[in-house]
Amino acid sequence: MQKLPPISLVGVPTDIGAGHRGASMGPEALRVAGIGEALAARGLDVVDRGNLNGPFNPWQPPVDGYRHLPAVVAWNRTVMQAVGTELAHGRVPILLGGDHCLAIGSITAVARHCREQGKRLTVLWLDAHADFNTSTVTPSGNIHGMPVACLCGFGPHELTELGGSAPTLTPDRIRQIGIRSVDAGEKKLVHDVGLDIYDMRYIDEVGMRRVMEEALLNLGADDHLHVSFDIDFLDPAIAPGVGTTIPGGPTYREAQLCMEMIADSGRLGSLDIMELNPALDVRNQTALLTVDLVESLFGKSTLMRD
Ligand code: 6HN
Ligand code: MN
Ligand code: MN
Ligand code: MN
Repeated sequence: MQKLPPISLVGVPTDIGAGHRGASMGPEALRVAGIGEALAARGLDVVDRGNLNGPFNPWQPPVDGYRHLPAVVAWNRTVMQAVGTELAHGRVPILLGGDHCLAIGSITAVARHCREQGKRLTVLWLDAHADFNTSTVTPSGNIHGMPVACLCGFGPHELTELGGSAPTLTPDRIRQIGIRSVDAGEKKLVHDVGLDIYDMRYIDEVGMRRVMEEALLNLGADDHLHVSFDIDFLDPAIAPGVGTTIPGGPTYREAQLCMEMIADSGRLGSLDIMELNPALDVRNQTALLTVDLVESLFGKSTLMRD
């Protein structure tokens, strides 16, 4: 078992990139569900940095295919700064979202850190969606449906070049798991760039164990693993508190196994917890489930046969 470095919780209270209001309350719901205490109880050094600040959500229609682009840029700059600072101090940042557009700033900071340290970055994208829309193919204009495309260099230059030059990532560094809702134009883009997708059909057919073995294959000793966890990855029967529920997601045990196998890899270096929407949750159950899964991600195991 690796000795985990210290952890910093960073709250990002905004729903600026989403199609429903409420993910702005995600950070507090995760705190109320005890995320800090749960990690500290695992013997980890945990500091809660509080919340970042940024523009209010003006709730406007899209302009040229993007909703709230200037505000999305402002929030992502702040996120990139904060995540970069934590990594530079040798800490594992856990971003408490917030909607998934914020992964642009988070992963841009992680990619820069990896370049500086000469480490290879692998991103595990746990989501019902591929988040690979562009302004011309998006059905909504919501930028939380675009972060993976932006990170790969497809998007407005303010976001694709957030860290300097584009692209931040090449598609071969990303593995998507749990995918079951991809828009028509988005599907074409994803195929064109050759994104590595473990969709629900594949999970059904070969099981979560083999999916995770494949997704984590070839991780080197020096690799940095970033997990971007969109809560709508989970089946809505167990996780109703998200804006874009898609039926047919991983069950409780499949999700636990996914987290446990990531923990076993010993490579987790940074984490986004995105899209939790307390306005749509039931008695904070989705936040409590998320904390339960994050404990597994940081090594809590029910394994008796080892
Ligand atoms: N998320 N594909 C849809 C869109 O509007 O682009 C939904 C995106 C959801 C994004 O959950 O992070
Ligand atoms: Mn999603
Ligand atoms: Mn997402
Ligand atoms: Mn590192």
